[in-house]
Amino acid sequence: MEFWEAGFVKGFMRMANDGWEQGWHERNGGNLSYRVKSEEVDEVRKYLEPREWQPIGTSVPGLAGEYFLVTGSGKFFRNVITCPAESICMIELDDKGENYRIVWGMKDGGRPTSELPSHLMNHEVKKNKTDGRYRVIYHAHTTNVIALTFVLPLEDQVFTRELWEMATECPVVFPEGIGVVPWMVPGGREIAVETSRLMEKYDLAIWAHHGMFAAGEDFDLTFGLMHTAEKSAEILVKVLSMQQTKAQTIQPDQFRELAKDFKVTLPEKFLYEK
Ligand code: 2HA
Ligand code: ZN
Repeated sequence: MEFWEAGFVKGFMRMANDGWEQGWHERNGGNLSYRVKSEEVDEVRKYLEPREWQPIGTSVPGLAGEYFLVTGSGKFFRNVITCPAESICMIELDDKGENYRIVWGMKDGGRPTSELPSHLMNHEVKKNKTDGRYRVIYHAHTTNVIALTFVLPLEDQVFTRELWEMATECPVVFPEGIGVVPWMVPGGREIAVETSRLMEKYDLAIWAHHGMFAAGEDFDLTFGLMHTAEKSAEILVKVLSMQQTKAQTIQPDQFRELAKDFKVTLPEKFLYEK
């Protein structure tokens, strides 16, 4: 068996390739991380060769000692499936959650994703909030959501309501809503702090004029969440391209009916009268 034949590595590579095929990962755009289960670390332990410790650039004590599979900085999603050893890596965090070291991958040199602080701070929030169930953080350059950040007010309420309206499944798939981070310089701790603050409330966060972050339990659910929100945004872009106002749409009381039947709680702050 090779390292990339382990089930969790195959799942990671398939998701990266699915995102590439959606058109969300031009050049080196986007990044993906997975918090590896301890039994999965054991499965690949014989391949691990620890390198030098490096600073993460933020502190994530809640993730001390954990292992992550992550895409590489400057690496292309397009190449993950053909060249995993050059495009992705597994990292281990130290016992303070302040440093990481590569234990597998980045064969030709390089570092984990430039968005490592955002990924790890989001993982820390989600691990805490879900008793460790959530394991995947995904950043993609989703075309239609990005387009909407140029025309809609950059408010959680507006993006949540608009995306809910464009596809009936949306309020069921992300009932907590979706958050919006105004434009900020990517790659640093500041945008990581803002994003992880939103991850306290939501599983989806939009980065204005840049892309989206999604969090979830596994590859299917996290990819599905990104896909559902982006598809809804595509419908809205099409509608707004045909005419400026909707002739009809789903109304607040209809959302309340839906919530009852599908047994989800839809916060009233998103069901405002327009
Ligand atoms: O290049 O998407 O946000 C990776 C990115 C940075
Ligand atoms: Zn990006």
